[in-house]
Amino acid sequence: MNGAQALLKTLADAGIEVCFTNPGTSEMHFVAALDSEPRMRAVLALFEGVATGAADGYARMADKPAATLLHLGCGLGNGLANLHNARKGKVPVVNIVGDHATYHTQYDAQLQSDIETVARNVSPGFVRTAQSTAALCQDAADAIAAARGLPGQVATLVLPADVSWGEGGQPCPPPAPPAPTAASDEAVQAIAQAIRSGEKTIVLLGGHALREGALRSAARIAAHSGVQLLAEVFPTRMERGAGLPAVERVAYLAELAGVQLAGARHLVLVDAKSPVSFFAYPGKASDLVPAGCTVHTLCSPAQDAAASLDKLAAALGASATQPPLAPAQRPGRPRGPLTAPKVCKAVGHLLPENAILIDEAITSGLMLGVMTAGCPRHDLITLTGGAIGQGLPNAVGAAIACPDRPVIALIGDGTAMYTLQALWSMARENLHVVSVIFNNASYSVLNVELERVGAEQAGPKAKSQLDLKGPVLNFAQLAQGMGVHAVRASTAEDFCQALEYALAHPGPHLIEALVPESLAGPKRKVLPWLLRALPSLPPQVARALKRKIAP
Ligand SMILES: Cc1ncc(C[n+]2csc(CCOP(=O)(O)OP(=O)(O)O)c2C)c(N)n1
Ligand SMILES: [Mg+2]
Repeated sequence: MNGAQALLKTLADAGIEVCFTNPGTSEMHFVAALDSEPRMRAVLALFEGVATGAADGYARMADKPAATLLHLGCGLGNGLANLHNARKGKVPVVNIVGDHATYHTQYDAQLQSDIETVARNVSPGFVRTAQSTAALCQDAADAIAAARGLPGQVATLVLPADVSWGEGGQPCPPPAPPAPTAASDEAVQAIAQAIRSGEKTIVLLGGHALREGALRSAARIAAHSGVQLLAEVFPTRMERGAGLPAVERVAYLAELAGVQLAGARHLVLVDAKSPVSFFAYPGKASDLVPAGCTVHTLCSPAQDAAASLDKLAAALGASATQPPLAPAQRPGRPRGPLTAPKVCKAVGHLLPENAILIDEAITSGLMLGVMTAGCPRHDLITLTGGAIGQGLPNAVGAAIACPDRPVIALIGDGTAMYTLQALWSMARENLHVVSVIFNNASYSVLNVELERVGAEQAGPKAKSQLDLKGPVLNFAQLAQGMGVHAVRASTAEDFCQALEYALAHPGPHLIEALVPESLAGPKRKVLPWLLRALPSLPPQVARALKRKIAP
């Protein structure tokens, strides 16, 4: 066996069955070896950001990593934003980056660059350049162990061409899966005591605590002890819908998050990070924990969230409590001229059982949460690292991980353009993905931010950096050019019909929703003013306003 063949066998033996590739000359032996390993599916992406985002989406849904195959430092650089999103979401990825032959690097050839330096940013816990064919598979096993250890991470294995083509590859047995522990007795007791004090307590659920088992335990605790549950702002994967506990997410806008967290005396972190503002704003706090609130950690991302919550429930005597569950209910069928909230309503009206919902709709998705809360149970995937261009690639990976589940990806028009090539992979692999693109011809959220930061002097040059009006994009045509069935909709009736058709016909579809900006005109003008006023309003009024702005 050569190195590449042994590497592929090692990956497949460890259950890694999909490789998202964008290869070059230095990866040709890996590419050639693909046919030697029938258990490995190879999926070509036409941009590295699609390959890395697909690996991310795959792992979120398969609960195990995929591999990537990228071309040297430049290919890795192209894939970096979505590896960043995976890192923030603690998603396992075995990130394989081809390199020049070891003896070739000294010549500083055209594609020579410092791959490890590029990689370290997104895979700080594991970057290794394989040095020999004989040792390659041990390196791979170590990378696999690092990637799927808890917390999950991006592990980068740099694969020099001569290590790949060299003879004498020795496959390695798969590393043992991680065995996470539950919260310590001390942590459980201290938190149980804080909860029993009766002081206002918020339990913040993140990571694996947003999966069914953990959600049910957390809901039992909430129903029994009166604590409030919140979910982190951008979940990696959240199970929700009818029959599951409904958990409100921390708001994206710091001022609104401030309303949600106001008055808390204890904040209990369950596989979650203490909340901070997404961006800094002049004169505003970055840390969202209210003054006088003690932060407790029930369990870290390296521990077992469900088992930790079970332990806390037992300590509180809540193990047998029946928590309230989201009732089955759907919004009605929307009618009339299409708007972003009506698209969300249509999705709520039609969402099929067991769907995977990907939300990268930015301002157009504000109503998605309420409109789908009582839909049949589904998984929600969100933009964990804030680097846009995640959603369409995630859809590719999610659909490959779960071929029997429909995937619906809701994406802003600006966002869609970062990694639009994902459509081609959907067509080539014939994936059942419905991509909904909100064409509002704007980087709308940035117009909101422009008002929020108080940059009133913004002139036409500034504003033209945030609008997409000339030329207006035609996503239906772009999709058709990549082999994806696509339609445009400008009424709610047309949109519903298109969604029904897409859901009933397996394979990729794109629906371009022609919508006005959700936050425009007077709404955009008053928003910063309202946000500023929130802290001085009575809590009930502030909460009502919060629900109105971002339900
Ligand atoms: C990689 C990356 N580049 C740039 C940005 C900054 N950014 C945040 S939102 C956004 C525009 C989003 O526009 P669109 O998808 O059309 O959504 P809308 O705001 O119109 O709802 C940009 C450019 C980012 N978050 N990530
Ligand atoms: Mg837009």
